Amino acid sequence: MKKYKMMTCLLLSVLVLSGCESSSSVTENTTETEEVATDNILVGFSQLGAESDWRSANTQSMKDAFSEENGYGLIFNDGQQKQTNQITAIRTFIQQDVDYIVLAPVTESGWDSVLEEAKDANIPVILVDRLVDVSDKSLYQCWVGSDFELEGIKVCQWLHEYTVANEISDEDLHIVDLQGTIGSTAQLGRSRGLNEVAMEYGWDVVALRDADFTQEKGREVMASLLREYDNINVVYCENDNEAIGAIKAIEAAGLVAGKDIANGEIMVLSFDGINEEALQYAREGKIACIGECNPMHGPRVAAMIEMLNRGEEPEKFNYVDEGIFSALPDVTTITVDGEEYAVTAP
Ligand code: GZL
Repeated sequence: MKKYKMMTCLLLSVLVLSGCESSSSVTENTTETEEVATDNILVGFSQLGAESDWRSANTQSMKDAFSEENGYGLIFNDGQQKQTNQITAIRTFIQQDVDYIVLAPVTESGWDSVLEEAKDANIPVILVDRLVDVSDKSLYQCWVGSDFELEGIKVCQWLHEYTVANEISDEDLHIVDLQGTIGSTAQLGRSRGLNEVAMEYGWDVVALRDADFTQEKGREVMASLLREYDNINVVYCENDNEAIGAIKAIEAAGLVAGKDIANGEIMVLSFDGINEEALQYAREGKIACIGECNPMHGPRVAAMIEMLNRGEEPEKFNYVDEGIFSALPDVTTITVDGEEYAVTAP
Protein backbone atom coordinates (compact mmCIF):
# COMPACT_ATOMS: atom_id res chain seq x y z
CA MET A 1 0.00 0.00 0.00
CA LYS A 2 1.67 3.26 -1.15
CA LYS A 3 2.11 5.50 1.80
CA TYR A 4 4.19 8.63 2.27
CA LYS A 5 4.21 9.35 5.93
CA MET A 6 5.21 12.54 7.64
CA MET A 7 6.26 10.94 10.88
CA THR A 8 5.87 13.58 13.52
CA CYS A 9 6.36 11.50 16.57
CA LEU A 10 6.42 12.18 20.22
CA LEU A 11 9.44 11.03 22.20
CA LEU A 12 8.07 9.00 25.03
CA SER A 13 10.81 8.87 27.66
CA VAL A 14 9.19 5.70 28.93
CA LEU A 15 9.74 4.16 25.48
CA VAL A 16 13.43 4.96 25.63
CA LEU A 17 13.46 3.38 29.09
CA SER A 18 11.44 0.50 27.82
CA GLY A 19 14.25 -0.17 25.39
CA CYS A 20 11.98 -0.29 22.39
CA GLU A 21 13.51 -2.89 20.17
CA SER A 22 14.38 -1.91 16.66
CA SER A 23 14.93 -4.22 13.76
CA SER A 24 14.81 -3.70 10.02
CA SER A 25 11.03 -3.70 9.94
CA VAL A 26 10.32 -2.35 13.44
CA THR A 27 10.28 1.41 13.94
CA GLU A 28 10.22 2.99 17.36
CA ASN A 29 8.68 6.28 18.45
CA THR A 30 11.27 9.08 18.08
CA THR A 31 11.44 12.89 18.04
CA GLU A 32 12.66 13.09 14.45
CA THR A 33 10.20 14.30 11.88
CA GLU A 34 10.93 12.18 8.90
CA GLU A 35 9.25 11.10 5.75
CA VAL A 36 8.83 7.36 5.53
CA ALA A 37 8.18 6.00 2.11
CA THR A 38 6.78 2.54 2.13
CA ASP A 39 4.60 0.55 -0.18
CA ASN A 40 4.19 -1.96 2.65
CA ILE A 41 1.19 -2.11 4.91
CA LEU A 42 2.05 0.07 7.90
CA VAL A 43 0.93 -1.42 11.22
CA GLY A 44 1.11 0.32 14.60
CA PHE A 45 1.14 -2.33 17.37
CA SER A 46 0.52 -1.28 20.96
CA GLN A 47 1.66 -4.20 23.10
CA LEU A 48 0.66 -3.94 26.76
CA GLY A 49 3.99 -4.86 28.29
CA ALA A 50 6.67 -7.51 28.80
CA GLU A 51 5.45 -8.90 32.12
CA SER A 52 5.59 -12.60 31.30
CA ASP A 53 7.04 -15.26 29.03
CA TRP A 54 3.66 -15.49 27.39
CA ARG A 55 3.83 -11.80 26.51
CA SER A 56 7.33 -12.11 25.07
CA ALA A 57 6.24 -15.05 22.90
CA ASN A 58 3.20 -13.08 21.77
CA THR A 59 5.34 -10.05 20.87
CA GLN A 60 7.77 -12.21 18.88
CA SER A 61 4.90 -13.86 17.02
CA MET A 62 3.56 -10.45 16.02
CA LYS A 63 6.98 -9.13 14.95
CA ASP A 64 7.63 -12.27 12.89
CA ALA A 65 4.26 -11.89 11.17
CA PHE A 66 4.60 -8.16 10.43
CA SER A 67 8.02 -8.34 8.80
CA GLU A 68 9.18 -6.42 5.74
CA GLU A 69 9.50 -9.63 3.76
CA ASN A 70 5.84 -10.31 4.54
CA GLY A 71 4.94 -6.89 3.11
CA TYR A 72 4.62 -4.93 6.34
CA GLY A 73 6.17 -1.98 8.12
CA LEU A 74 5.74 -2.39 11.92
CA ILE A 75 5.82 0.40 14.48
CA PHE A 76 6.03 -1.35 17.86
CA ASN A 77 5.30 0.17 21.24
CA ASP A 78 5.73 -1.49 24.66
CA GLY A 79 3.16 0.03 27.02
CA GLN A 80 4.97 -1.20 30.16
CA GLN A 81 1.57 -2.37 31.52
CA LYS A 82 0.28 1.21 31.67
CA GLN A 83 -2.90 2.16 29.79
CA THR A 84 -1.72 5.79 29.54
CA ASN A 85 1.31 4.67 27.55
CA GLN A 86 -0.88 2.62 25.23
CA ILE A 87 -3.28 5.53 24.66
CA THR A 88 -0.33 7.82 23.87
CA ALA A 89 1.06 5.23 21.46
CA ILE A 90 -2.29 4.93 19.67
CA ARG A 91 -2.43 8.72 19.28
CA THR A 92 1.08 8.64 17.83
CA PHE A 93 0.06 5.90 15.39
CA ILE A 94 -2.85 8.14 14.29
CA GLN A 95 -0.42 11.03 13.72
CA GLN A 96 1.73 8.64 11.71
CA ASP A 97 -1.35 7.72 9.68
CA VAL A 98 -0.69 3.99 9.91
CA ASP A 99 -2.86 1.65 7.85
CA TYR A 100 -3.90 -0.47 10.85
CA ILE A 101 -3.70 -0.22 14.62
CA VAL A 102 -3.29 -3.49 16.52
CA LEU A 103 -3.95 -3.28 20.26
CA ALA A 104 -3.34 -5.74 23.10
CA PRO A 105 -5.14 -3.78 25.85
CA VAL A 106 -3.76 -4.07 29.38
CA THR A 107 -7.24 -3.84 30.90
CA GLU A 108 -10.75 -3.69 29.45
CA SER A 109 -12.04 -0.25 30.46
CA GLY A 110 -11.09 3.30 29.39
CA TRP A 111 -10.63 2.91 25.61
CA ASP A 112 -13.72 4.60 24.14
CA SER A 113 -12.29 8.04 23.38
CA VAL A 114 -8.96 6.99 21.88
CA LEU A 115 -10.66 4.36 19.73
CA GLU A 116 -13.14 7.04 18.62
CA GLU A 117 -10.12 9.10 17.52
CA ALA A 118 -8.81 6.14 15.48
CA LYS A 119 -12.26 5.70 13.91
CA ASP A 120 -12.43 9.43 13.07
CA ALA A 121 -9.03 9.02 11.38
CA ASN A 122 -10.42 6.04 9.39
CA ILE A 123 -7.78 3.71 10.83
CA PRO A 124 -9.13 0.19 11.51
CA VAL A 125 -8.31 -1.25 14.95
CA ILE A 126 -7.75 -4.97 15.57
CA LEU A 127 -7.65 -6.34 19.12
CA VAL A 128 -5.34 -9.18 20.08
CA ASP A 129 -5.29 -11.30 23.25
CA ARG A 130 -7.44 -9.18 25.55
CA LEU A 131 -10.69 -7.31 24.92
CA VAL A 132 -11.90 -3.76 25.49
CA ASP A 133 -15.20 -2.90 27.14
CA VAL A 134 -16.63 -0.18 24.86
CA SER A 135 -20.24 0.83 24.26
CA ASP A 136 -19.75 0.94 20.50
CA LYS A 137 -18.35 -2.39 19.26
CA SER A 138 -17.73 -0.85 15.83
CA LEU A 139 -14.69 0.87 17.40
CA TYR A 140 -12.76 -2.28 16.59
CA GLN A 141 -12.93 -4.53 13.54
CA CYS A 142 -12.25 -7.89 15.20
CA TRP A 143 -10.42 -9.74 18.01
CA VAL A 144 -8.42 -12.92 18.34
CA GLY A 145 -7.57 -14.59 21.65
CA SER A 146 -8.49 -17.22 24.21
CA ASP A 147 -11.67 -18.18 26.00
CA PHE A 148 -10.25 -17.44 29.45
CA GLU A 149 -13.31 -18.54 31.39
CA LEU A 150 -13.17 -21.91 29.61
CA GLU A 151 -9.46 -22.12 30.45
CA GLY A 152 -10.33 -21.62 34.12
CA ILE A 153 -13.17 -24.12 34.06
CA LYS A 154 -10.96 -26.74 32.38
CA VAL A 155 -8.23 -26.44 35.05
CA CYS A 156 -10.83 -26.56 37.82
CA GLN A 157 -12.55 -29.56 36.24
CA TRP A 158 -9.15 -31.25 36.21
CA LEU A 159 -8.85 -30.50 39.94
CA HIS A 160 -12.32 -31.94 40.54
CA GLU A 161 -11.50 -35.13 38.63
CA TYR A 162 -8.23 -35.37 40.60
CA THR A 163 -10.07 -35.15 43.93
CA VAL A 164 -12.56 -37.81 42.81
CA ALA A 165 -9.74 -40.15 41.71
CA ASN A 166 -7.97 -39.67 45.05
CA GLU A 167 -11.07 -39.65 47.28
CA ILE A 168 -10.45 -36.11 48.51
CA SER A 169 -13.68 -34.44 49.58
CA ASP A 170 -14.62 -31.06 48.17
CA GLU A 171 -14.87 -29.46 51.61
CA ASP A 172 -11.22 -30.37 52.26
CA LEU A 173 -10.01 -28.01 49.51
CA HIS A 174 -8.84 -24.57 50.65
CA ILE A 175 -7.91 -22.53 47.59
CA VAL A 176 -6.21 -19.16 47.07
CA ASP A 177 -6.49 -17.34 43.73
CA LEU A 178 -3.37 -15.41 42.64
CA GLN A 179 -5.14 -13.21 40.14
CA GLY A 180 -3.65 -11.68 37.01
CA THR A 181 -3.68 -7.96 36.24
CA ILE A 182 -6.99 -6.87 37.73
CA GLY A 183 -9.50 -5.88 35.06
CA SER A 184 -7.71 -7.67 32.24
CA THR A 185 -9.75 -10.08 30.14
CA ALA A 186 -7.51 -12.99 31.12
CA GLN A 187 -7.93 -12.27 34.83
CA LEU A 188 -11.66 -11.69 34.61
CA GLY A 189 -12.20 -14.93 32.71
CA ARG A 190 -9.91 -17.18 34.77
CA SER A 191 -11.26 -15.81 38.06
CA ARG A 192 -14.83 -16.34 36.81
CA GLY A 193 -13.96 -19.92 35.85
CA LEU A 194 -12.68 -20.69 39.35
CA ASN A 195 -15.65 -19.00 40.98
CA GLU A 196 -18.13 -20.95 38.85
CA VAL A 197 -16.63 -24.38 39.59
CA ALA A 198 -15.97 -23.56 43.27
CA MET A 199 -19.67 -22.66 43.64
CA GLU A 200 -20.67 -25.90 41.89
CA TYR A 201 -18.62 -28.16 44.19
CA GLY A 202 -18.71 -26.07 47.34
CA TRP A 203 -14.95 -25.41 47.44
CA ASP A 204 -13.54 -22.99 50.01
CA VAL A 205 -11.86 -20.08 48.17
CA VAL A 206 -9.88 -18.68 51.10
CA ALA A 207 -8.60 -15.51 49.42
CA LEU A 208 -8.08 -13.74 46.09
CA ARG A 209 -5.02 -11.49 45.63
CA ASP A 210 -3.73 -9.46 42.67
CA ALA A 211 -0.41 -11.00 41.58
CA ASP A 212 -0.33 -9.02 38.28
CA PHE A 213 0.90 -11.95 36.13
CA THR A 214 4.47 -11.48 37.40
CA GLN A 215 6.83 -13.87 39.20
CA GLU A 216 7.91 -11.41 41.89
CA LYS A 217 4.34 -10.43 42.74
CA GLY A 218 3.39 -14.12 42.78
CA ARG A 219 6.17 -14.84 45.29
CA GLU A 220 5.38 -11.81 47.46
CA VAL A 221 1.61 -12.47 47.52
CA MET A 222 2.02 -16.18 48.24
CA ALA A 223 4.46 -15.49 51.10
CA SER A 224 1.95 -13.09 52.61
CA LEU A 225 -0.94 -15.55 52.25
CA LEU A 226 1.09 -18.31 53.92
CA ARG A 227 1.66 -15.99 56.88
CA GLU A 228 -2.03 -15.18 57.00
CA TYR A 229 -3.59 -18.64 56.51
CA ASP A 230 -2.49 -22.10 57.73
CA ASN A 231 -4.95 -24.20 55.74
CA ILE A 232 -4.09 -23.39 52.11
CA ASN A 233 -3.73 -26.61 50.06
CA VAL A 234 -4.41 -25.38 46.49
CA VAL A 235 -2.94 -22.31 44.77
CA TYR A 236 -4.70 -21.23 41.56
CA CYS A 237 -2.10 -19.09 39.76
CA GLU A 238 -3.47 -17.18 36.78
CA ASN A 239 -0.21 -17.58 34.86
CA ASP A 240 3.06 -19.55 34.98
CA ASN A 241 5.22 -16.64 36.11
CA GLU A 242 3.04 -16.25 39.20
CA ALA A 243 3.23 -20.02 39.78
CA ILE A 244 7.05 -19.97 39.75
CA GLY A 245 7.01 -17.15 42.29
CA ALA A 246 4.43 -18.94 44.45
CA ILE A 247 6.53 -22.13 44.49
CA LYS A 248 9.54 -20.11 45.66
CA ALA A 249 7.44 -18.75 48.54
CA ILE A 250 6.04 -22.19 49.41
CA GLU A 251 9.52 -23.71 49.56
CA ALA A 252 10.95 -20.70 51.45
CA ALA A 253 8.27 -21.39 54.10
CA GLY A 254 9.54 -24.97 54.43
CA LEU A 255 6.46 -26.38 52.69
CA VAL A 256 6.15 -28.64 49.63
CA ALA A 257 4.53 -27.83 46.28
CA GLY A 258 3.13 -31.17 45.13
CA LYS A 259 0.09 -33.37 44.69
CA ASP A 260 -0.27 -34.99 48.12
CA ILE A 261 -2.92 -32.60 49.44
CA ALA A 262 -4.01 -35.10 52.12
CA ASN A 263 -0.52 -35.01 53.66
CA GLY A 264 0.16 -31.30 53.77
CA GLU A 265 1.51 -30.65 50.29
CA ILE A 266 0.22 -27.59 48.42
CA MET A 267 -1.10 -28.20 44.89
CA VAL A 268 -0.18 -25.48 42.38
CA LEU A 269 -2.36 -24.90 39.30
CA SER A 270 -1.38 -22.52 36.49
CA PHE A 271 -1.96 -21.18 32.96
CA ASP A 272 0.06 -20.53 29.80
CA GLY A 273 2.47 -23.47 29.26
CA ILE A 274 5.17 -21.28 27.64
CA ASN A 275 7.80 -20.81 30.35
CA GLU A 276 10.27 -23.72 30.28
CA GLU A 277 10.84 -23.60 34.06
CA ALA A 278 7.09 -23.94 34.65
CA LEU A 279 6.85 -26.80 32.16
CA GLN A 280 9.71 -28.56 33.98
CA TYR A 281 7.90 -28.00 37.30
CA ALA A 282 4.84 -29.58 35.70
CA ARG A 283 6.89 -32.59 34.56
CA GLU A 284 8.11 -32.94 38.17
CA GLY A 285 4.60 -32.51 39.61
CA LYS A 286 5.43 -29.25 41.40
CA ILE A 287 2.79 -27.69 39.17
CA ALA A 288 -0.07 -30.19 39.01
CA CYS A 289 -1.88 -28.83 35.96
CA ILE A 290 -1.37 -26.05 33.39
CA GLY A 291 -4.19 -24.65 31.26
CA GLU A 292 -2.70 -23.97 27.82
CA CYS A 293 -2.87 -20.37 26.60
CA ASN A 294 -1.70 -19.92 23.02
CA PRO A 295 0.36 -16.73 22.38
CA MET A 296 1.06 -17.24 18.67
CA HIS A 297 -1.43 -14.70 17.34
CA GLY A 298 0.78 -13.01 14.74
CA PRO A 299 -0.30 -15.08 11.72
CA ARG A 300 -3.96 -14.83 12.78
CA VAL A 301 -3.85 -11.02 13.00
CA ALA A 302 -1.99 -10.82 9.68
CA ALA A 303 -4.69 -12.98 8.06
CA MET A 304 -7.34 -10.59 9.37
CA ILE A 305 -5.50 -7.59 7.89
CA GLU A 306 -5.21 -9.37 4.56
CA MET A 307 -8.98 -10.05 4.61
CA LEU A 308 -9.70 -6.40 5.41
CA ASN A 309 -7.33 -5.34 2.64
CA ARG A 310 -9.39 -7.44 0.22
CA GLY A 311 -12.55 -5.72 1.44
CA GLU A 312 -13.68 -8.85 3.31
CA GLU A 313 -15.00 -8.83 6.88
CA PRO A 314 -13.31 -11.17 9.40
CA GLU A 315 -15.36 -12.79 12.17
CA LYS A 316 -15.70 -10.32 15.04
CA PHE A 317 -14.47 -12.73 17.74
CA ASN A 318 -11.94 -15.46 16.94
CA TYR A 319 -11.06 -18.01 19.64
CA VAL A 320 -8.00 -20.24 19.54
CA ASP A 321 -8.13 -23.94 20.49
CA GLU A 322 -6.20 -24.82 23.64
CA GLY A 323 -5.38 -27.96 25.64
CA ILE A 324 -4.52 -28.86 29.21
CA PHE A 325 -1.23 -30.21 30.53
CA SER A 326 -0.42 -32.47 33.49
CA ALA A 327 2.19 -35.13 34.25
CA LEU A 328 -0.02 -36.69 36.96
CA PRO A 329 -1.60 -39.95 35.70
CA ASP A 330 -4.82 -39.61 37.73
CA VAL A 331 -6.81 -37.67 35.11
CA THR A 332 -6.54 -38.44 31.38
CA THR A 333 -9.51 -36.48 30.03
CA ILE A 334 -11.89 -33.81 31.29
CA THR A 335 -15.31 -32.85 30.00
CA VAL A 336 -16.71 -29.31 29.96
CA ASP A 337 -20.18 -28.61 28.53
CA GLY A 338 -20.19 -31.97 26.80
CA GLU A 339 -16.83 -31.29 25.12
CA GLU A 340 -14.01 -33.73 25.98
CA TYR A 341 -10.44 -32.47 26.35
CA ALA A 342 -7.48 -34.84 26.51
CA VAL A 343 -4.94 -34.11 29.25
CA THR A 344 -1.48 -34.19 27.65
CA ALA A 345 2.05 -34.36 29.07
CA PRO A 346 3.73 -30.95 29.60
C1 GZL B 1 -3.43 -14.38 28.22
C2 GZL B 1 -2.57 -13.17 28.50
C3 GZL B 1 -1.99 -13.27 29.86
C4 GZL B 1 -1.09 -14.49 30.06
C5 GZL B 1 -0.07 -13.93 30.99
O1 GZL B 1 -3.87 -14.35 26.90
O2 GZL B 1 -3.33 -11.98 28.42
O3 GZL B 1 -1.17 -12.12 30.07
O4 GZL B 1 -1.75 -15.61 30.58
C6 GZL B 1 0.16 -12.58 30.37
O5 GZL B 1 1.10 -14.68 31.08
O6 GZL B 1 0.82 -11.74 31.23
